[in-house]
Amino acid sequence: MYSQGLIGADDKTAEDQAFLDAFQKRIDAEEKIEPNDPMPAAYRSTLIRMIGQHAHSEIVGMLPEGNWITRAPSLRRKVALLAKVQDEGGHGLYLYSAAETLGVSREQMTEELLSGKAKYSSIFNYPTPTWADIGTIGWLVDGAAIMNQVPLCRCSYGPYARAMIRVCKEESFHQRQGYELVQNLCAGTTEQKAMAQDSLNRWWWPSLMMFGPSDTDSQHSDLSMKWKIKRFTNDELRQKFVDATVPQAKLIGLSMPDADLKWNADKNNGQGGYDFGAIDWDEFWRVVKGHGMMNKDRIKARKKAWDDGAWVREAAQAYAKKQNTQVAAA
Ligand code: FAQ
Repeated sequence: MYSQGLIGADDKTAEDQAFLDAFQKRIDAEEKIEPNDPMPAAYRSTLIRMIGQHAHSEIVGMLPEGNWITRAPSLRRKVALLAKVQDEGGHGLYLYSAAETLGVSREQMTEELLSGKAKYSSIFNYPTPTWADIGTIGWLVDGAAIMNQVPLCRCSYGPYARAMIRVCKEESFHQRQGYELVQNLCAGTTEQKAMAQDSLNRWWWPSLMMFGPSDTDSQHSDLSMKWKIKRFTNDELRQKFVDATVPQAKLIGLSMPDADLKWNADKNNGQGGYDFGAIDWDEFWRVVKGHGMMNKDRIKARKKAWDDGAWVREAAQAYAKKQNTQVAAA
């Protein structure tokens, strides 16, 4: 959208030590890297991968909640849910635009998603069978997203960092509306509270998996931390999320589905934190590799939307071409 002319701008042969050192110096000085700046090819490709995956996650993430728009139990809840799902669509669009500043096209990113080459967050491959899931997604999934994305507001790549500021403000609102929904269910009938507990039981572990593999298995973290794309490791952010969320569950009378969860006063340099049980990494990788409960449905829905929208894209391009011809003629 902004900078298609930049495609292929990096010349790997010119990436000598002096170039890499000068780039690192800018990063260490907390300068923002902007689209036209020289950057190592691996910095560019890391960002394209990460921002592209993030954009796909926002768009695919509309599907589990969108499932409940027509069945929201009140007008107030329906309005909030409609607005939230629409916000997620907006986040996807800012993020596709941010990735486009690195010289990749939205068509290319979408094709990579549909072919299975590009990933999206594992969390959106779980189903939403009950209304409580809508609250739990806001509370836990948006809560985890904020924990991960607030540090991305300080990402070294300018367009991504700036996009994250508005995204985080909106995600923060989503988290509150989700928590309020779950809180109301917990203050309701026995059945409503049981529905909230059941939903927490199903979403807790997948929410912890959102932060990615443990630091020992994270291939990209070292370089992303060095280049200040990521500011915290996957395990650091996961721990912060657990420490923030456990008291929220306690406050509304829900229990975490983890028998090994316990307060450890020595954790976090003596500030205290929760020890928690082992994550099922086999489940994580199964879902990431396309074998989760909803992977096939999600991609099918995205493919249908992409195919159904082809005529809109063609019409927009034809209109732009016509306008350009008219401007040139004038
Ligand atoms: N799911 O080396 P690392 C949201 C992959 S937005 C699937 O640790 P990295 C808003 C990873 O890509 C949620 N795949 O990777 C919302 C890599 O594979 P690759 C999305 C995952 O990049 C709320 C491999 O594993 N947020 O929720 C996952 O350093 C409610 C090795 O991993 C973002 O995208 C996963 N969970 O760290 C919308 C934030 N984790 O590419 C609707 C930006 C890892 O080599 C409703 N992204 N993998 O084939 C990030 O912060 C990072 O990319 C991480 C992964 C932390 C996700």
